[in-house]
Amino acid sequence: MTSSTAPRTAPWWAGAISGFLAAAAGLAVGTGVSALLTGVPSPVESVGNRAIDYAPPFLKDFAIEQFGTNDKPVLIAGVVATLAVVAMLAGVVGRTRPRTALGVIAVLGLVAVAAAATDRTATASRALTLVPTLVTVAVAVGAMVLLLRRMGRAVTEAHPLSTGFDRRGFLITAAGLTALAAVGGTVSRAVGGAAAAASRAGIRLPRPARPADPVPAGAQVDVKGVSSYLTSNKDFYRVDTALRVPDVPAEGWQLRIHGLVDREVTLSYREVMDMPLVERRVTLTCVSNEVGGPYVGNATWLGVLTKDLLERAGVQSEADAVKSTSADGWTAGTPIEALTDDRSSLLAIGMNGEPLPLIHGFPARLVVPGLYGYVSATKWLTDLEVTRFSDFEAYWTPRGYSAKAPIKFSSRIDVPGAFQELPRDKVRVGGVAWAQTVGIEKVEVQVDNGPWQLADLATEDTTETWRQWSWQWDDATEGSHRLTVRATTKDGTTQTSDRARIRPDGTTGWHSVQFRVA
Ligand SMILES: Nc1nc2c(c(=O)[nH]1)N[C@H]1C(S)=C(S)[C@@H](COP(=O)(O)O)O[C@H]1N2
Ligand SMILES: [Mo]
Repeated sequence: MTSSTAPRTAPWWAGAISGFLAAAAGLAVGTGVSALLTGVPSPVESVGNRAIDYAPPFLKDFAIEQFGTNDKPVLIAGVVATLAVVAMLAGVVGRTRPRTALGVIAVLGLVAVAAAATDRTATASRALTLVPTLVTVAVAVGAMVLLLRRMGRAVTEAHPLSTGFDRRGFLITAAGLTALAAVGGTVSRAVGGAAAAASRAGIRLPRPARPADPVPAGAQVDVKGVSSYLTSNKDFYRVDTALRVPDVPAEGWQLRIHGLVDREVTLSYREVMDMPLVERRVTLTCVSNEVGGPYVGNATWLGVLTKDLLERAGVQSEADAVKSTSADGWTAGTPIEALTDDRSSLLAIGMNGEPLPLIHGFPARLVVPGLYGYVSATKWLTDLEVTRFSDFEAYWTPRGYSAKAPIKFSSRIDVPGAFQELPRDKVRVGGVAWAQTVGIEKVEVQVDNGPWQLADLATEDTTETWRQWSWQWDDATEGSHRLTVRATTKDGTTQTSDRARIRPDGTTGWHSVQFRVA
């Protein structure tokens, strides 16, 4: 028994605060250091990146379905929350077992160091990449030691001279560490990712040598709520594995074309800009798009035909694939025909009249009509290797996705939205349909279990872009109804009602919407 005046064990909240502050100060300083180094991910990003690489496909599908484009912030929040809880528990335990607390912090640190050592997104040297995590561990352990000292120990037979909880000293130390964390946080916010943004701001794109034909009048149907025929950069969907957008200034950027070629070609951004540029409208589609989903967008792209680039390098006859790699190490595998036949496959540097936005691949990316993004649309592109499918696996292949993935043609109802109420005198509906490189021949709609009826097709732009449709229900009846859509391609194939899941090579099925007529 200790008397009431004897030193006592620090309260649990002091332990929790200690663990939290040690982790926060370590991470903030480590993240600040990473922001000052080019091509070095922060410790949390490295852990997140490795988590993405290891995540089983069902988890990735779940994350995309539940959180959509927010899946990355959710992942980061998950990493941070897990760390905070473990660190706080370590602090609580540390009041009586300081060594255990330090051991837990060290193990967390080791996990971060291992993640940084194997982070494929790092473009700096390995040694440099380890610096932020090592700093994080050093600061976190140091902070924990300081706080544990202030918390003291309970007086026991083994520690008869212990001073116990030094409340005043503890609060002062905690305040100091909070300030340190704030400084680290401020530095990371101020300098992170700035180089590419500055580079992009200074670019004036040349006029295309071959501009795209104007969008035909009538490509946009006149039904309020149907997607804009051209998707603005701000509204264009984003899908990628990058927790931090790769910071690639145009000035240092190079594209290397090598492998089964007659001569290697290396291009700078300037050299690409000085080539005769073409402009094409192409509709991109993600394999993760559910039937009726949002991961499809139509933009005007500016760039160089990959056909011309590959011709410069001279493709050898045994090649059947191009492996493209981004600055963050992500890879895609594309059949060589898709990059050399007559379609508008581009090395793109412009999107809707601007340099590529950072999240859409600045300074350069691939755009390939007719193939899902994960097998073709490499953003932050740095390397094209002409090769054979039998000699490599691209990023998503060992994760349960097909090595080859042409876009499955589809159609979507934009209006009515789910459970929308339409006035009885004006039941106008509409949406989009796409069958890149083939073209949409007809779109049909069905109300409840009624007959299929022909929708009006908007004017076709090209077979590489989506096509809008609309339909008016003249003898609409009040009440709740279901509208279903299906498209037929110029090949004469009609969409199947069979539902296929996202994995391994994209969804099928008809889009249906429940709505009301009032
Ligand atoms: N570097 C890199 N490029 C990438 C990806 C990626 O994860 N990393 N994802 C691809 C996928 S799955 C799609 S659907 C398209 C999406 O392009 P967007 O984000 O510009 O719409 O980018 C492709 N390019
Ligand atoms: Mo995708």
